[in-house]
Amino acid sequence: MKVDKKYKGLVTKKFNEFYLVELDKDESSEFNKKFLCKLKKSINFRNQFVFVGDEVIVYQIDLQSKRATIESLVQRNNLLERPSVANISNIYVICSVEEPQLNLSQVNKFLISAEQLGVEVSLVLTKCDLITEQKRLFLIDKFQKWGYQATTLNFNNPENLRKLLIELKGKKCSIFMGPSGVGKTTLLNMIIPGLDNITAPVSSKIKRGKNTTRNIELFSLSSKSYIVDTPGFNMQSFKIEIRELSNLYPEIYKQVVNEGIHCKFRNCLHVNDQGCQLNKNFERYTFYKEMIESSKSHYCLIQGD
Ligand SMILES: Nc1nc2c(ncn2[C@@H]2O[C@H](COP(=O)(O)OP(=O)(O)O)[C@@H](O)[C@H]2O)c(=O)[nH]1
Ligand SMILES: [Mg+2]
Ligand SMILES: [Zn+2]
Repeated sequence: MKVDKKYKGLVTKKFNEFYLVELDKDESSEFNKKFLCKLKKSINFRNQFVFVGDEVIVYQIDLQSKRATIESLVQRNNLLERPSVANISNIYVICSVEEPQLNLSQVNKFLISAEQLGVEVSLVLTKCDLITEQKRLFLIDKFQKWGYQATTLNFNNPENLRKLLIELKGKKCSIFMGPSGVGKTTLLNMIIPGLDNITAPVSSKIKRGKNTTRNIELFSLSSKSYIVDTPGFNMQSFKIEIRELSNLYPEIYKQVVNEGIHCKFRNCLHVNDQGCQLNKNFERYTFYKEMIESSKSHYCLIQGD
């Protein structure tokens, strides 16, 4: 039985030339929501590919076989490159406080890499069962000064996890990012019961976990809320325009936006510039300055792991 109508849907999984599309719940409440789709043959998506997270218009809907065809792509808000996921609303940078040990330079790189997408960025610290309460409070205070309200998780205390889950259910599409071995898969398994992805014990020799997660898939947390399950990609090296860098540090852009500081020159890099008004008394300023000073021409290169 074919339905002679078009519907909007969300690509929740992609494999070879197939796309799993979940139809918009408001529009299509009368039938089962997931359809296996292919792209319309004649369509030229202006050389754009369709990715997990993309909104699409489907037609030729067959209720029996649960098949349909993707007719067109709805304009996307953003596209993350690695992993390729469209329309992310929130990035959660996940780092462990121990095993592997917290590395501030690495946390900094993950945060600015996340900030590049221009969405809301949050920080989660895992394995807080391995540190003292005093150390945990110290870290919360440190990252508060970096501009982030860190969520701290503890294996033995589900309270903060419960709060995080409520928060995630209010976000459109969240993704976890962070080094391997920090507990991203463990967290997803706790958030999505029945998911049961394989977690990898941290190798005792190198104190780093192995990547064991495989496909990219969106999981529904509530009617309009999703979370991305990804293979824990390592961070790639990336380039940032030096003029962009100050927009990726809350300590800097808040001074500009909230406090309205005015440096003498509009394109001030806030390093040795004449008439610079930036208050440089914050912990990450050294990271910022190093990036600017080590940059060749107009770009700074951030080395991956
Ligand atoms: N002590 C402790 N270990 C954890 C916690 N969360 C995860 N782990 C362990 O860390 C290891 C790596 O976890 P995994 O989820 O595979 O990390 P991923 O690489 O980020 O996906 C596993 O052995 C987990 O059991 C935690 O809160 N406390
Ligand atoms: Mg994993
Ligand atoms: Zn300045």
